[in-house]
Amino acid sequence: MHVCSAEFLQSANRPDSYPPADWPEIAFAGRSNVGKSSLINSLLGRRKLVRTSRTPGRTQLLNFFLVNRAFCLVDLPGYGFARVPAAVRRQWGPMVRIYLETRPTLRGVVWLLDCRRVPNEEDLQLLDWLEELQVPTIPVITKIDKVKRSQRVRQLKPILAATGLPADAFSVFSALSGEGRQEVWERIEEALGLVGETDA
Ligand SMILES: Nc1nc2c(ncn2[C@@H]2O[C@H](COP(=O)(O)OP(=O)(O)O)[C@@H](O)[C@H]2O)c(=O)[nH]1
Ligand SMILES: [Mg+2]
Repeated sequence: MHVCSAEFLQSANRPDSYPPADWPEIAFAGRSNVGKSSLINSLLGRRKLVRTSRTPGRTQLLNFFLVNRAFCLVDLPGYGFARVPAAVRRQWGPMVRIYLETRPTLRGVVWLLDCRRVPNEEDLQLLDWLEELQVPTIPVITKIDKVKRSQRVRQLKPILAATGLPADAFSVFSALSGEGRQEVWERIEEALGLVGETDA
């Protein structure tokens, strides 16, 4: 994917504040700190377009980005942030669920898991929703640079066991080395229906 332009469109918490449904869309979901913003920044080749700040307040909304004036990427609010007040945490489920249910242009969700964590209840809840709503899902294991190559298979076993997904369902990614970037782009292009229309 050649990224010519990437612009922040707007933040939203409800359908009436989403941008117009004019472009096919891919959303990114996962727990706070899993590396969502880092993945989006790496894909777009923009270091700071999506804030990688750990400050929770900024990340509690859906953030829409328009790429190449052709499709949207959406940074969904992260879950599981211990320092987020309970009232905010309770909003997460409805905010994400309503988005998944109602967004007519949604073509897929990139679902991120940290290579060093066993998926928890919230992770699996999200996977359940994606399966129930039949949203094409692109599972990505992040921060793979934190694990030695020789340890990868062993490290990823608990993730496969918890999710019930086969190893080849996952792409592995590192924002540090860029490993997996191309593969994730290819899966996004396929979900967007852009295969064959863009250069690699
Ligand atoms: N080593 C390593 N650190 C990462 C990677 N991706 C993200 N991080 C770090 O993990 C923290 C959270 O990343 P961020 O992208 O803000 O996560 P988000 O909360 O899911 O958006 C930051 O300190 C990042 O620098 C990665 O692939 N490798
Ligand atoms: Mg973030």
